[in-house]
Amino acid sequence: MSETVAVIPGDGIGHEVVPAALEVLDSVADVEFVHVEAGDAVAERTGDPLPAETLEAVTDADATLFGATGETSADVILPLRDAVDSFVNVRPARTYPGVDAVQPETDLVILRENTEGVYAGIENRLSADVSTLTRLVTQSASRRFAEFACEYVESNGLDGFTIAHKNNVMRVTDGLFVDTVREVAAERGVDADDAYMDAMATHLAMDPGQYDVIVCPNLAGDMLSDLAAGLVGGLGLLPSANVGAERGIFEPVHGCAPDIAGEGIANPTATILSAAMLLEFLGADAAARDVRTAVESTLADGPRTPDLGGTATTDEVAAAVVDRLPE
Ligand code: GGG
Repeated sequence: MSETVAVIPGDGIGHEVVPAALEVLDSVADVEFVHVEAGDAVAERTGDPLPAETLEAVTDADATLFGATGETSADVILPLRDAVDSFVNVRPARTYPGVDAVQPETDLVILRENTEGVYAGIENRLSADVSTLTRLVTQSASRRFAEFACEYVESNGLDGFTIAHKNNVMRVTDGLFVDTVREVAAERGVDADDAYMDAMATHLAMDPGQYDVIVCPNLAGDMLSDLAAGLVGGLGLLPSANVGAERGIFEPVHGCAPDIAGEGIANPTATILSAAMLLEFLGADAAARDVRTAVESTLADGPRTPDLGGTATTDEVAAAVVDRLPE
């Protein structure tokens, strides 16, 4: 394998967890890294949070490893996802032996529509008093997303998925989303259950074992995945993949955590697991498996960062994962 991977640490702890994940990636795969910048710090320096050379590196690369953004999220991660046409964000949440979890039976995947909804960026300040936000839902994007969800369920040997929505309030937009996803599921013979997203938040907190795959609009996916992170031990454990037809951007679900940035104690697990998803996307399934096994072993009896009750640094956790990779 000699693919090109664009690397964007972003801001805050992105500068700690991304180098940690690169150490692991470098140990299992022969990839060429192209290091570029985006986010608050580069915006402060140059006035542009997403320089043209970064965008070019991402669209030229086979895949991108991304860290985290802060204030400039809307100007960085949304256009980056758009640049690689990543129409779905895959966010798995599961528990690990040895890690305290609020809900130990959690083992689910959130598939988040990644291009529309309230994250489409259509906001206006109409007057000193009035601001508006347009929620965009199209049948074409919902259909493409639903086809991915059906393929995901089929290729993982699952029966179906649960659609999270609020079509009793957002009748037109979530009405179109739910009707389209249901239509595609029926065409494909995939079971499609559904639940109001607010009620689902309660079901998730109390009985997450009832869900395997949750299919949802953009904002709901962002919020429900943070909730799922809380069930399994925290945001330091949740990876994600922004998947497009040809390219992908792989990033931890967490943000730039300014409260601990610079201390070297951020949990690199989510970013290392995102790197495993990147490897899988590039077809390096065995390397991805090795990384996951090494992460699980480290979580079971290796060093831990303070968010998991330990005293280890980011680099110590990364080194332990590298040590547990096969020779
Ligand atoms: N690595 C994820 C990250 O930077 N999160 C910050 C954030 O605001 N994300 C919004 C999103 O995932 O749509």
